[in-house]
Amino acid sequence: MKYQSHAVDRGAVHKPMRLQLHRWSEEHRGEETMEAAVAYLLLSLPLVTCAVAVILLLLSALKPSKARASGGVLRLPPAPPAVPVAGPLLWLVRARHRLEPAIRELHRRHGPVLTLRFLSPRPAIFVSGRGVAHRALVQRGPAFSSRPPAIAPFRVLNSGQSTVSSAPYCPLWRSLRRNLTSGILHPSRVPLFAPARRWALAALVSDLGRRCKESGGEVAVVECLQLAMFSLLTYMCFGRSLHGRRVREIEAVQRELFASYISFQVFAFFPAVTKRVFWRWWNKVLAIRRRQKELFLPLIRARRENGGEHGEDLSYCYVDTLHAHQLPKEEDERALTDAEMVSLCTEFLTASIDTTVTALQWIMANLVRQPEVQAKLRSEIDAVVSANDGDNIAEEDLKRMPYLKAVVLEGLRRHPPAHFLLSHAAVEEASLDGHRVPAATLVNFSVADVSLDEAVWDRPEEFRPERFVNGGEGVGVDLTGSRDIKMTPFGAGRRICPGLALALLHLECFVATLVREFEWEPVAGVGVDLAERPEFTVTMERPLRARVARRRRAAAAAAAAWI
Ligand code: HEM
Ligand SMILES: *[C@@H]1O[C@H](CO)[C@@H](O)[C@H](O)[C@H]1NC(C)=O
Ligand SMILES: CC(=O)N[C@H]1CO[C@H](CO)[C@@H](O)[C@@H]1O
Repeated sequence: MKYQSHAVDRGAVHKPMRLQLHRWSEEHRGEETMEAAVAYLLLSLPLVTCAVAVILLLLSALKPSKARASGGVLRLPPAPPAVPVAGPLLWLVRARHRLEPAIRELHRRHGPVLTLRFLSPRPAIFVSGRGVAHRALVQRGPAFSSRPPAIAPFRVLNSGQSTVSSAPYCPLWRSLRRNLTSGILHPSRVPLFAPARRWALAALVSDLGRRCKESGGEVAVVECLQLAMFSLLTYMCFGRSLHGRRVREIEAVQRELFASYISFQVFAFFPAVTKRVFWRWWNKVLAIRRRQKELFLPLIRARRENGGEHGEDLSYCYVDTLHAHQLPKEEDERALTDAEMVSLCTEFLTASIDTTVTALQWIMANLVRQPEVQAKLRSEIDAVVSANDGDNIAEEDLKRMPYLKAVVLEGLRRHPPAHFLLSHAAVEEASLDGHRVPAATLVNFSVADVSLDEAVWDRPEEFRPERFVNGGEGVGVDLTGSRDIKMTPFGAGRRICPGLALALLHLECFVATLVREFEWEPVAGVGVDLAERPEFTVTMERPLRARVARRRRAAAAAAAAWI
Protein backbone atom coordinates (compact mmCIF):
# COMPACT_ATOMS: atom_id res chain seq x y z
CA MET A 1 0.00 0.00 0.00
CA LYS A 2 1.28 3.49 -0.77
CA TYR A 3 0.74 6.20 1.75
CA GLN A 4 0.93 9.89 1.31
CA SER A 5 4.01 10.70 3.28
CA HIS A 6 5.60 13.87 2.05
CA ALA A 7 4.64 15.63 5.24
CA VAL A 8 7.01 13.45 7.18
CA ASP A 9 9.95 14.89 5.35
CA ARG A 10 8.89 18.45 5.70
CA GLY A 11 11.28 20.70 7.62
CA ALA A 12 11.22 20.40 11.37
CA VAL A 13 10.40 23.96 11.84
CA HIS A 14 7.64 26.19 10.60
CA LYS A 15 8.31 29.29 8.61
CA PRO A 16 8.02 31.88 11.39
CA MET A 17 10.49 29.94 13.52
CA ARG A 18 13.00 29.05 10.88
CA LEU A 19 15.04 32.21 10.95
CA GLN A 20 15.35 32.29 14.70
CA LEU A 21 16.38 28.68 14.90
CA HIS A 22 19.07 29.23 12.34
CA ARG A 23 20.49 32.11 14.32
CA TRP A 24 20.23 30.13 17.49
CA SER A 25 22.20 27.21 16.20
CA GLU A 26 24.91 29.47 14.81
CA GLU A 27 25.29 31.10 18.15
CA HIS A 28 25.24 27.96 20.19
CA ARG A 29 27.20 25.48 18.22
CA GLY A 30 30.20 26.08 20.42
CA GLU A 31 28.20 25.29 23.51
CA GLU A 32 27.50 21.75 22.47
CA THR A 33 30.31 20.80 24.72
CA MET A 34 32.09 17.55 24.21
CA GLU A 35 31.88 16.58 27.80
CA ALA A 36 28.16 16.94 27.81
CA ALA A 37 27.71 14.83 24.75
CA VAL A 38 30.17 12.20 25.89
CA ALA A 39 28.64 11.94 29.32
CA TYR A 40 25.25 11.61 27.83
CA LEU A 41 26.21 9.00 25.31
CA LEU A 42 28.21 6.92 27.74
CA LEU A 43 25.12 6.58 29.82
CA SER A 44 22.66 5.80 27.14
CA LEU A 45 24.59 3.44 24.92
CA PRO A 46 26.37 0.14 24.98
CA LEU A 47 30.15 0.49 24.84
CA VAL A 48 30.98 -0.40 21.25
CA THR A 49 28.44 1.85 19.64
CA CYS A 50 29.46 4.44 22.13
CA ALA A 51 33.06 4.39 20.96
CA VAL A 52 31.89 5.12 17.44
CA ALA A 53 29.85 8.00 18.70
CA VAL A 54 32.75 9.43 20.67
CA ILE A 55 34.90 9.45 17.55
CA LEU A 56 32.17 11.25 15.68
CA LEU A 57 31.91 13.79 18.42
CA LEU A 58 35.66 14.32 18.47
CA LEU A 59 35.61 14.98 14.75
CA SER A 60 32.81 17.42 15.13
CA ALA A 61 34.62 19.21 17.93
CA LEU A 62 37.44 20.01 15.49
CA LYS A 63 35.11 22.25 13.57
CA PRO A 64 35.90 25.86 14.46
CA SER A 65 33.27 27.18 16.83
CA LYS A 66 32.15 30.73 16.42
CA ALA A 67 32.86 33.17 19.17
CA ARG A 68 29.72 33.97 21.05
CA ALA A 69 28.23 37.38 20.58
CA SER A 70 28.01 39.15 23.89
CA GLY A 71 25.54 41.78 22.83
CA GLY A 72 22.95 41.71 25.61
CA VAL A 73 23.44 42.53 29.24
CA LEU A 74 21.55 39.49 30.44
CA ARG A 75 23.19 36.12 30.89
CA LEU A 76 21.92 32.60 30.80
CA PRO A 77 20.57 31.35 34.13
CA PRO A 78 23.18 30.03 36.56
CA ALA A 79 24.65 26.64 35.75
CA PRO A 80 26.11 24.26 38.29
CA PRO A 81 29.88 24.72 38.09
CA ALA A 82 31.37 23.31 34.91
CA VAL A 83 33.35 20.22 35.81
CA PRO A 84 35.47 18.01 33.61
CA VAL A 85 33.90 14.92 32.06
CA ALA A 86 34.06 12.90 35.26
CA GLY A 87 31.96 15.39 37.18
CA PRO A 88 28.70 15.23 35.29
CA LEU A 89 29.28 11.57 34.61
CA LEU A 90 29.45 10.65 38.25
CA TRP A 91 26.61 12.93 39.00
CA LEU A 92 24.52 11.32 36.30
CA VAL A 93 25.40 7.75 37.20
CA ARG A 94 24.29 8.42 40.72
CA ALA A 95 21.30 10.40 39.66
CA ARG A 96 20.21 8.46 36.64
CA HIS A 97 17.29 6.76 38.27
CA ARG A 98 16.63 9.62 40.56
CA LEU A 99 17.09 12.55 38.26
CA GLU A 100 14.20 14.47 39.69
CA PRO A 101 15.45 14.70 43.30
CA ALA A 102 18.92 15.51 41.97
CA ILE A 103 17.57 18.43 39.97
CA ARG A 104 15.51 19.55 42.95
CA GLU A 105 18.73 19.67 44.95
CA LEU A 106 20.39 21.80 42.25
CA HIS A 107 17.44 24.19 42.37
CA ARG A 108 17.82 24.43 46.14
CA ARG A 109 21.45 25.40 45.72
CA HIS A 110 21.30 27.59 42.62
CA GLY A 111 17.76 29.01 42.50
CA PRO A 112 14.51 28.41 40.63
CA VAL A 113 15.96 28.98 37.14
CA LEU A 114 18.97 26.91 36.05
CA THR A 115 20.93 26.08 32.94
CA LEU A 116 21.92 22.44 32.62
CA ARG A 117 24.39 21.53 29.94
CA PHE A 118 24.91 17.84 30.34
CA LEU A 119 21.48 16.26 30.10
CA SER A 120 21.00 16.99 26.43
CA PRO A 121 23.35 17.96 23.63
CA ARG A 122 22.25 21.57 23.91
CA PRO A 123 21.98 23.55 27.11
CA ALA A 124 18.47 23.42 28.57
CA ILE A 125 16.83 25.70 31.08
CA PHE A 126 15.16 24.16 34.12
CA VAL A 127 12.47 26.07 35.98
CA SER A 128 10.88 25.08 39.26
CA GLY A 129 8.48 26.75 41.67
CA ARG A 130 5.00 28.22 41.85
CA GLY A 131 6.05 31.83 41.55
CA VAL A 132 8.32 31.56 38.57
CA ALA A 133 5.93 29.18 36.76
CA HIS A 134 3.14 31.73 37.14
CA ARG A 135 5.38 34.57 35.96
CA ALA A 136 6.56 32.66 32.91
CA LEU A 137 3.42 30.83 31.82
CA VAL A 138 0.61 33.16 32.84
CA GLN A 139 1.84 36.72 33.37
CA ARG A 140 4.10 36.72 30.33
CA GLY A 141 1.34 35.46 28.07
CA PRO A 142 2.79 33.78 25.00
CA ALA A 143 6.46 34.54 25.71
CA PHE A 144 7.31 30.95 26.74
CA SER A 145 4.56 29.20 24.78
CA SER A 146 6.55 27.73 21.97
CA ARG A 147 8.11 24.30 21.64
CA PRO A 148 11.77 23.63 20.85
CA PRO A 149 12.79 21.81 17.64
CA ALA A 150 11.89 18.13 17.96
CA ILE A 151 14.50 15.44 17.51
CA ALA A 152 14.38 13.32 14.36
CA PRO A 153 12.27 10.37 15.59
CA PHE A 154 9.58 12.66 16.88
CA ARG A 155 9.58 14.61 13.64
CA VAL A 156 8.76 11.38 11.84
CA LEU A 157 5.98 10.60 14.29
CA ASN A 158 4.50 14.08 14.46
CA SER A 159 4.82 14.86 10.73
CA GLY A 160 7.39 17.60 11.16
CA GLN A 161 5.87 19.09 14.33
CA SER A 162 2.39 19.34 12.83
CA THR A 163 0.47 18.38 15.96
CA VAL A 164 -1.06 20.47 18.72
CA SER A 165 1.46 19.47 21.36
CA SER A 166 4.60 19.67 19.22
CA ALA A 167 3.98 22.67 16.93
CA PRO A 168 5.87 25.84 17.80
CA TYR A 169 3.78 28.89 18.67
CA CYS A 170 2.50 29.73 15.18
CA PRO A 171 -0.69 29.91 13.10
CA LEU A 172 -0.60 26.15 12.44
CA TRP A 173 -0.66 25.43 16.19
CA ARG A 174 -3.45 27.92 16.76
CA SER A 175 -5.56 26.41 14.02
CA LEU A 176 -5.06 22.79 15.13
CA ARG A 177 -5.63 23.59 18.77
CA ARG A 178 -8.72 25.67 18.08
CA ASN A 179 -10.27 22.87 16.05
CA LEU A 180 -9.54 20.25 18.68
CA THR A 181 -10.98 22.45 21.38
CA SER A 182 -14.09 23.66 19.60
CA GLY A 183 -14.66 20.40 17.75
CA ILE A 184 -14.25 17.85 20.54
CA LEU A 185 -13.36 19.23 23.93
CA HIS A 186 -15.79 22.14 24.22
CA PRO A 187 -18.59 21.58 26.80
CA SER A 188 -21.18 21.72 23.99
CA ARG A 189 -19.55 18.70 22.32
CA VAL A 190 -19.03 16.58 25.39
CA PRO A 191 -22.61 15.16 25.50
CA LEU A 192 -22.16 13.78 21.96
CA PHE A 193 -19.74 11.22 23.37
CA ALA A 194 -21.98 9.99 26.20
CA PRO A 195 -22.78 6.76 24.30
CA ALA A 196 -19.05 5.99 24.07
CA ARG A 197 -18.63 6.56 27.80
CA ARG A 198 -21.59 4.35 28.68
CA TRP A 199 -20.27 1.59 26.46
CA ALA A 200 -16.74 1.77 27.87
CA LEU A 201 -17.95 1.83 31.47
CA ALA A 202 -20.31 -1.11 30.99
CA ALA A 203 -17.48 -3.03 29.36
CA LEU A 204 -15.12 -2.14 32.23
CA VAL A 205 -17.61 -3.38 34.83
CA SER A 206 -18.13 -6.67 33.06
CA ASP A 207 -14.39 -7.12 32.45
CA LEU A 208 -13.56 -6.49 36.11
CA GLY A 209 -16.42 -8.73 37.22
CA ARG A 210 -15.18 -11.54 35.03
CA ARG A 211 -11.56 -11.17 36.11
CA CYS A 212 -12.38 -11.17 39.78
CA LYS A 213 -14.49 -14.29 39.39
CA GLU A 214 -11.65 -16.03 37.59
CA SER A 215 -9.02 -15.06 40.11
CA GLY A 216 -10.93 -15.33 43.35
CA GLY A 217 -11.27 -11.56 43.67
CA GLU A 218 -7.70 -10.40 43.18
CA VAL A 219 -7.15 -8.26 40.08
CA ALA A 220 -4.37 -6.34 38.35
CA VAL A 221 -6.40 -3.16 38.17
CA VAL A 222 -4.40 -1.12 35.70
CA GLU A 223 -4.83 -3.60 32.85
CA CYS A 224 -8.61 -3.24 33.05
CA LEU A 225 -8.43 0.54 33.28
CA GLN A 226 -6.09 0.75 30.32
CA LEU A 227 -8.22 -1.40 28.07
CA ALA A 228 -11.36 0.56 28.96
CA MET A 229 -9.69 3.93 28.42
CA PHE A 230 -8.23 2.83 25.09
CA SER A 231 -11.68 1.63 24.04
CA LEU A 232 -13.27 4.94 24.99
CA LEU A 233 -10.72 7.21 23.37
CA THR A 234 -10.41 5.19 20.15
CA TYR A 235 -14.23 5.32 19.95
CA MET A 236 -14.12 9.12 20.28
CA CYS A 237 -11.27 9.37 17.79
CA PHE A 238 -12.53 7.07 15.02
CA GLY A 239 -16.27 7.21 15.71
CA ARG A 240 -16.85 3.52 16.16
CA SER A 241 -16.45 0.93 18.89
CA LEU A 242 -13.53 -1.28 17.95
CA HIS A 243 -13.23 -4.96 18.73
CA GLY A 244 -11.09 -5.88 21.70
CA ARG A 245 -8.45 -7.33 19.39
CA ARG A 246 -8.11 -4.10 17.40
CA VAL A 247 -7.97 -2.05 20.59
CA ARG A 248 -5.18 -4.28 21.89
CA GLU A 249 -3.23 -3.83 18.64
CA ILE A 250 -3.43 -0.06 19.00
CA GLU A 251 -2.48 -0.36 22.65
CA ALA A 252 0.55 -2.46 21.70
CA VAL A 253 1.95 0.07 19.24
CA GLN A 254 1.44 2.90 21.74
CA ARG A 255 3.31 0.89 24.44
CA GLU A 256 6.14 0.25 22.02
CA LEU A 257 6.35 3.95 21.36
CA PHE A 258 6.60 4.83 25.06
CA ALA A 259 9.18 2.09 25.61
CA SER A 260 11.36 3.54 22.84
CA TYR A 261 11.42 7.13 24.09
CA ILE A 262 14.76 6.74 25.86
CA SER A 263 16.60 5.23 22.91
CA PHE A 264 15.18 8.01 20.70
CA GLN A 265 17.35 10.50 22.58
CA VAL A 266 20.47 9.33 20.77
CA PHE A 267 19.16 10.96 17.58
CA ALA A 268 19.47 14.32 19.24
CA PHE A 269 23.13 14.02 18.24
CA PHE A 270 24.00 14.47 14.56
CA PRO A 271 20.92 12.72 13.22
CA ALA A 272 22.37 12.28 9.74
CA VAL A 273 25.13 10.16 11.25
CA THR A 274 23.37 8.50 14.16
CA LYS A 275 20.58 7.32 11.87
CA ARG A 276 23.21 5.22 10.07
CA VAL A 277 25.17 4.11 13.10
CA PHE A 278 22.12 3.20 15.11
CA TRP A 279 20.14 1.95 12.16
CA ARG A 280 18.37 -0.68 14.22
CA TRP A 281 16.88 1.94 16.48
CA TRP A 282 16.08 4.12 13.53
CA ASN A 283 14.32 1.22 11.84
CA LYS A 284 12.30 0.83 15.01
CA VAL A 285 11.09 4.40 14.64
CA LEU A 286 10.06 3.73 11.06
CA ALA A 287 8.39 0.46 12.03
CA ILE A 288 6.30 2.15 14.70
CA ARG A 289 5.26 4.79 12.21
CA ARG A 290 4.39 2.16 9.60
CA ARG A 291 2.32 0.22 12.11
CA GLN A 292 0.42 3.36 13.13
CA LYS A 293 -0.44 3.97 9.50
CA GLU A 294 -1.54 0.38 9.01
CA LEU A 295 -3.85 0.61 11.99
CA PHE A 296 -5.18 4.14 11.67
CA LEU A 297 -5.45 4.85 7.95
CA PRO A 298 -8.16 2.25 7.23
CA LEU A 299 -10.21 3.70 10.09
CA ILE A 300 -9.63 7.26 8.89
CA ARG A 301 -10.59 6.35 5.33
CA ALA A 302 -13.62 4.31 6.31
CA ARG A 303 -14.93 7.27 8.24
CA ARG A 304 -14.40 9.60 5.27
CA GLU A 305 -16.21 7.22 2.94
CA ASN A 306 -19.05 5.96 5.09
CA GLY A 307 -19.48 8.53 7.85
CA GLY A 308 -21.36 7.11 10.82
CA GLU A 309 -23.48 4.60 8.98
CA HIS A 310 -23.55 1.67 11.40
CA GLY A 311 -26.04 1.68 14.25
CA GLU A 312 -23.51 2.01 17.02
CA ASP A 313 -21.25 4.53 15.27
CA LEU A 314 -21.04 7.98 16.78
CA SER A 315 -22.59 10.72 14.69
CA TYR A 316 -19.44 12.74 15.20
CA CYS A 317 -15.79 12.06 16.07
CA TYR A 318 -12.27 13.56 16.05
CA VAL A 319 -11.48 12.17 12.60
CA ASP A 320 -14.52 14.05 11.21
CA THR A 321 -13.02 17.33 12.42
CA LEU A 322 -9.71 16.42 10.78
CA HIS A 323 -11.38 15.67 7.45
CA ALA A 324 -13.15 19.04 7.59
CA HIS A 325 -10.10 20.97 8.71
CA GLN A 326 -8.62 23.65 6.54
CA LEU A 327 -5.16 24.87 7.48
CA PRO A 328 -4.50 28.62 7.82
CA LYS A 329 -3.26 30.73 4.93
CA GLU A 330 0.37 30.42 6.11
CA GLU A 331 -0.04 26.74 5.19
CA ASP A 332 -1.80 27.53 1.89
CA GLU A 333 -5.29 26.76 3.23
CA ARG A 334 -4.87 23.14 2.29
CA ALA A 335 -6.49 20.09 3.87
CA LEU A 336 -4.59 17.82 6.23
CA THR A 337 -2.63 15.00 4.61
CA ASP A 338 -3.18 11.37 5.59
CA ALA A 339 0.19 11.36 7.31
CA GLU A 340 -0.72 14.40 9.38
CA MET A 341 -4.03 12.83 10.35
CA VAL A 342 -2.22 9.72 11.58
CA SER A 343 0.02 11.95 13.70
CA LEU A 344 -2.93 13.86 15.09
CA CYS A 345 -4.78 10.65 15.97
CA THR A 346 -1.65 9.32 17.67
CA GLU A 347 -1.42 12.52 19.64
CA PHE A 348 -5.09 12.38 20.61
CA LEU A 349 -4.61 8.90 22.07
CA THR A 350 -1.18 9.55 23.60
CA ALA A 351 -2.22 12.74 25.35
CA SER A 352 -5.46 11.44 26.79
CA ILE A 353 -5.11 7.78 27.73
CA ASP A 354 -1.96 7.28 29.76
CA THR A 355 -2.45 10.50 31.71
CA THR A 356 -6.01 9.64 32.70
CA VAL A 357 -5.26 5.99 33.49
CA THR A 358 -2.33 7.05 35.66
CA ALA A 359 -4.50 9.49 37.60
CA LEU A 360 -7.22 6.88 37.94
CA GLN A 361 -4.84 4.24 39.23
CA TRP A 362 -3.49 6.60 41.90
CA ILE A 363 -6.99 7.54 43.00
CA MET A 364 -8.10 3.91 43.28
CA ALA A 365 -4.89 3.05 45.15
CA ASN A 366 -5.71 5.66 47.76
CA LEU A 367 -9.31 4.48 48.03
CA VAL A 368 -8.02 0.96 48.66
CA ARG A 369 -5.65 2.25 51.32
CA GLN A 370 -8.26 4.41 53.03
CA PRO A 371 -11.51 2.48 53.47
CA GLU A 372 -13.13 5.39 55.30
CA VAL A 373 -12.67 7.66 52.27
CA GLN A 374 -14.05 4.93 50.02
CA ALA A 375 -17.08 4.40 52.29
CA LYS A 376 -17.80 8.12 52.46
CA LEU A 377 -17.64 8.39 48.69
CA ARG A 378 -19.86 5.35 48.23
CA SER A 379 -22.54 6.72 50.51
CA GLU A 380 -22.54 9.99 48.57
CA ILE A 381 -22.99 8.09 45.30
CA ASP A 382 -25.69 5.82 46.73
CA ALA A 383 -27.58 8.84 48.03
CA VAL A 384 -27.64 10.43 44.58
CA VAL A 385 -28.13 7.35 42.39
CA SER A 386 -30.59 4.81 43.73
CA ALA A 387 -29.92 1.12 43.29
CA ASN A 388 -32.75 0.69 40.79
CA ASP A 389 -31.56 3.51 38.55
CA GLY A 390 -30.00 0.92 36.30
CA ASP A 391 -26.36 0.42 35.46
CA ASN A 392 -25.46 3.91 34.46
CA ILE A 393 -24.88 6.97 36.53
CA ALA A 394 -26.45 9.86 34.64
CA GLU A 395 -23.79 12.44 33.92
CA GLU A 396 -25.91 15.28 35.33
CA ASP A 397 -25.93 13.40 38.63
CA LEU A 398 -22.18 13.80 38.92
CA LYS A 399 -22.77 17.49 39.56
CA ARG A 400 -24.46 16.56 42.82
CA MET A 401 -21.40 14.70 44.11
CA PRO A 402 -19.03 17.24 45.68
CA TYR A 403 -17.05 14.59 47.54
CA LEU A 404 -16.41 12.72 44.29
CA LYS A 405 -15.01 15.92 42.83
CA ALA A 406 -12.85 16.35 45.93
CA VAL A 407 -11.47 12.80 45.63
CA VAL A 408 -10.53 13.40 41.99
CA LEU A 409 -8.87 16.74 42.75
CA GLU A 410 -7.00 15.29 45.70
CA GLY A 411 -5.72 12.51 43.43
CA LEU A 412 -4.46 15.04 40.87
CA ARG A 413 -2.90 17.17 43.60
CA ARG A 414 -1.13 14.41 45.48
CA HIS A 415 -0.14 12.39 42.39
CA PRO A 416 0.00 14.63 39.32
CA PRO A 417 0.54 12.29 36.35
CA ALA A 418 2.99 14.74 34.77
CA HIS A 419 5.87 15.96 36.94
CA PHE A 420 7.10 18.15 34.07
CA LEU A 421 5.24 20.00 31.40
CA LEU A 422 6.02 19.12 27.80
CA SER A 423 9.15 21.02 26.86
CA HIS A 424 8.49 24.71 26.36
CA ALA A 425 10.55 27.29 24.49
CA ALA A 426 10.63 31.06 24.27
CA VAL A 427 8.90 32.42 21.15
CA GLU A 428 11.76 34.87 20.78
CA GLU A 429 14.68 35.66 23.06
CA ALA A 430 13.20 36.62 26.42
CA SER A 431 14.17 37.36 29.97
CA LEU A 432 13.00 35.46 33.02
CA ASP A 433 13.75 36.71 36.52
CA GLY A 434 16.71 38.63 35.14
CA HIS A 435 18.15 35.77 33.10
CA ARG A 436 18.43 35.45 29.37
CA VAL A 437 16.37 32.72 27.71
CA PRO A 438 17.37 32.33 24.06
CA ALA A 439 14.70 31.51 21.49
CA ALA A 440 14.05 27.81 20.85
CA THR A 441 16.07 26.65 23.86
CA LEU A 442 14.33 23.85 25.72
CA VAL A 443 12.69 25.10 28.91
CA ASN A 444 11.77 22.32 31.31
CA PHE A 445 9.10 23.28 33.88
CA SER A 446 9.08 21.05 36.90
CA VAL A 447 5.62 21.25 38.45
CA ALA A 448 5.17 18.32 40.84
CA ASP A 449 6.45 20.25 43.86
CA VAL A 450 3.84 22.95 43.45
CA SER A 451 1.05 20.89 44.94
CA LEU A 452 3.18 19.72 47.87
CA ASP A 453 3.98 23.25 49.03
CA GLU A 454 3.38 23.62 52.75
CA ALA A 455 2.71 27.31 52.34
CA VAL A 456 -0.51 26.38 50.52
CA TRP A 457 -1.42 22.87 51.63
CA ASP A 458 -1.85 21.58 55.14
CA ARG A 459 0.16 18.34 55.62
CA PRO A 460 0.54 18.03 51.85
CA GLU A 461 1.80 14.42 51.87
CA GLU A 462 -1.55 13.13 53.12
CA PHE A 463 -4.33 12.05 50.78
CA ARG A 464 -7.25 13.97 52.27
CA PRO A 465 -10.13 14.92 49.93
CA GLU A 466 -11.69 16.91 52.81
CA ARG A 467 -9.34 19.78 51.96
CA PHE A 468 -11.51 20.43 48.88
CA VAL A 469 -14.86 20.67 50.75
CA ASN A 470 -16.35 22.74 53.58
CA GLY A 471 -13.86 25.53 54.02
CA GLY A 472 -10.76 23.42 53.38
CA GLU A 473 -7.68 25.12 51.93
CA GLY A 474 -8.40 23.71 48.47
CA VAL A 475 -11.97 24.95 48.09
CA GLY A 476 -12.42 26.82 44.83
CA VAL A 477 -8.91 26.00 43.62
CA ASP A 478 -8.35 27.29 40.10
CA LEU A 479 -6.86 24.48 38.03
CA THR A 480 -5.93 26.86 35.24
CA GLY A 481 -3.69 28.78 37.64
CA SER A 482 -4.66 32.09 36.09
CA ARG A 483 -4.71 34.00 39.40
CA ASP A 484 -2.22 31.94 41.34
CA ILE A 485 -0.76 28.48 40.86
CA LYS A 486 -1.61 26.14 43.76
CA MET A 487 -1.61 22.88 41.86
CA THR A 488 -0.99 22.51 38.17
CA PRO A 489 -1.66 18.99 36.89
CA PHE A 490 -2.59 20.38 33.47
CA GLY A 491 -0.04 23.17 33.10
CA ALA A 492 -1.02 26.83 32.79
CA GLY A 493 -1.16 29.60 30.22
CA ARG A 494 -1.50 29.27 26.46
CA ARG A 495 -0.28 25.68 26.39
CA ILE A 496 -2.51 24.47 29.21
CA CYS A 497 -3.93 21.01 28.56
CA PRO A 498 -6.99 21.54 26.36
CA GLY A 499 -8.38 18.21 27.61
CA LEU A 500 -8.72 19.42 31.22
CA ALA A 501 -12.53 19.33 31.41
CA LEU A 502 -12.81 16.05 29.52
CA ALA A 503 -10.18 14.46 31.77
CA LEU A 504 -12.07 15.53 34.90
CA LEU A 505 -15.31 14.13 33.48
CA HIS A 506 -13.66 10.83 32.63
CA LEU A 507 -12.10 10.57 36.07
CA GLU A 508 -15.42 11.31 37.78
CA CYS A 509 -17.37 8.81 35.65
CA PHE A 510 -14.83 6.05 36.13
CA VAL A 511 -14.27 6.54 39.87
CA ALA A 512 -18.01 6.79 40.56
CA THR A 513 -18.76 3.64 38.59
CA LEU A 514 -15.90 1.63 40.10
CA VAL A 515 -16.93 2.56 43.64
CA ARG A 516 -20.63 2.06 43.05
CA GLU A 517 -20.23 -1.35 41.48
CA PHE A 518 -17.40 -2.88 43.54
CA GLU A 519 -15.96 -3.02 47.04
CA TRP A 520 -12.18 -2.45 46.98
CA GLU A 521 -9.77 -3.91 49.52
CA PRO A 522 -6.03 -4.41 49.75
CA VAL A 523 -4.68 -7.86 48.95
CA ALA A 524 -3.73 -9.44 52.27
CA GLY A 525 0.02 -9.40 52.82
CA VAL A 526 0.64 -7.20 49.77
CA GLY A 527 -1.05 -3.92 50.58
CA VAL A 528 -0.66 -0.81 48.48
CA ASP A 529 2.75 0.67 47.86
CA LEU A 530 2.70 4.33 46.82
CA ALA A 531 6.27 4.35 45.47
CA GLU A 532 6.55 6.25 42.19
CA ARG A 533 8.10 5.30 38.91
CA PRO A 534 8.78 7.79 36.14
CA GLU A 535 7.62 6.54 32.75
CA PHE A 536 5.79 8.62 30.17
CA THR A 537 3.80 9.72 33.22
CA VAL A 538 4.75 9.16 36.85
CA THR A 539 2.95 5.98 37.72
CA MET A 540 3.01 3.33 40.45
CA GLU A 541 6.27 1.43 40.88
CA ARG A 542 4.22 -1.58 41.92
CA PRO A 543 0.99 -1.44 39.93
CA LEU A 544 -2.14 -1.63 42.01
CA ARG A 545 -3.49 -5.07 42.82
CA ALA A 546 -6.68 -5.19 44.83
CA ARG A 547 -9.36 -7.54 46.07
CA VAL A 548 -12.50 -6.57 44.26
CA ALA A 549 -16.02 -7.74 45.09
CA ARG A 550 -19.17 -7.03 43.10
CA ARG A 551 -21.68 -4.99 45.08
CA ARG A 552 -24.73 -4.95 42.82
CA ARG A 553 -26.31 -7.41 40.52
CA ALA A 554 -25.95 -6.12 36.98
CA ALA A 555 -29.38 -5.08 35.72
CA ALA A 556 -28.43 -6.04 32.22
CA ALA A 557 -25.30 -7.50 30.69
CA ALA A 558 -24.84 -4.51 28.42
CA ALA A 559 -21.29 -5.25 27.49
CA ALA A 560 -21.47 -8.41 25.50
CA ALA A 561 -19.36 -7.03 22.67
CA TRP A 562 -16.24 -6.61 24.75
CA ILE A 563 -13.95 -9.40 23.68
C1 HEM B 1 -5.67 13.43 33.76
C2 HEM B 1 -5.49 13.60 32.45
C3 HEM B 1 -4.56 14.59 31.83
C4 HEM B 1 -3.47 15.24 32.36
C5 HEM B 1 -2.89 15.13 33.76
C6 HEM B 1 -2.92 16.08 31.30
C7 HEM B 1 -1.81 16.90 31.45
C8 HEM B 1 -1.26 17.66 30.43
C9 HEM B 1 -0.08 18.47 30.58
C10 HEM B 1 0.74 18.63 31.86
C11 HEM B 1 0.18 19.03 29.38
C12 HEM B 1 1.37 19.94 29.01
C13 HEM B 1 1.06 21.38 29.17
C14 HEM B 1 2.26 22.23 28.80
O1 HEM B 1 3.12 21.80 28.01
O2 HEM B 1 2.36 23.35 29.31
C15 HEM B 1 -0.85 18.60 28.47
C16 HEM B 1 -0.93 18.96 27.13
C17 HEM B 1 -1.90 18.49 26.26
N1 HEM B 1 -2.96 17.65 26.56
FE1 HEM B 1 -3.39 16.87 28.38
N2 HEM B 1 -3.68 15.92 30.17
C18 HEM B 1 -4.68 15.03 30.44
C19 HEM B 1 -5.68 14.61 29.58
C20 HEM B 1 -5.84 15.03 28.28
C21 HEM B 1 -6.94 14.68 27.44
C22 HEM B 1 -8.16 13.83 27.85
C23 HEM B 1 -6.72 15.24 26.22
C24 HEM B 1 -7.65 15.13 25.05
C25 HEM B 1 -7.35 14.93 23.85
C26 HEM B 1 -5.44 15.96 26.31
C27 HEM B 1 -4.82 16.65 25.28
C28 HEM B 1 -3.67 17.43 25.40
C29 HEM B 1 -3.04 18.14 24.30
C30 HEM B 1 -3.51 18.17 22.84
C31 HEM B 1 -1.93 18.83 24.84
C32 HEM B 1 -0.96 19.76 24.10
C33 HEM B 1 -1.42 21.21 24.23
C34 HEM B 1 -0.55 22.22 23.51
O3 HEM B 1 0.65 21.99 23.36
O4 HEM B 1 -1.08 23.26 23.09
N3 HEM B 1 -4.94 15.82 27.58
N4 HEM B 1 -1.73 17.77 29.14
C1 LIG C 1 12.74 17.52 32.26
O1 LIG C 1 13.56 17.13 33.33
C2 LIG C 1 13.33 15.86 33.89
C3 LIG C 1 14.27 15.64 35.03
O2 LIG C 1 14.09 16.60 36.03
C4 LIG C 1 13.46 14.78 32.85
O3 LIG C 1 13.13 13.52 33.40
C5 LIG C 1 12.56 15.09 31.68
O4 LIG C 1 12.76 14.15 30.67
C6 LIG C 1 12.86 16.48 31.16
N1 LIG C 1 11.94 16.80 30.08
C7 LIG C 1 12.35 17.21 28.90
C8 LIG C 1 11.31 17.49 27.89
O5 LIG C 1 13.52 17.35 28.65
C1 LIG D 1 -15.20 22.13 14.45
C2 LIG D 1 -14.40 23.34 14.12
O1 LIG D 1 -14.15 24.18 14.94
N1 LIG D 1 -13.99 23.44 12.89
C3 LIG D 1 -13.22 24.55 12.42
C4 LIG D 1 -11.82 24.13 12.08
O2 LIG D 1 -11.10 25.18 11.50
C5 LIG D 1 -11.68 25.76 10.35
C6 LIG D 1 -10.75 26.82 9.85
O3 LIG D 1 -9.49 26.28 9.60
C7 LIG D 1 -13.05 26.29 10.65
O4 LIG D 1 -13.63 26.80 9.48
C8 LIG D 1 -13.90 25.16 11.21
O5 LIG D 1 -15.15 25.64 11.56
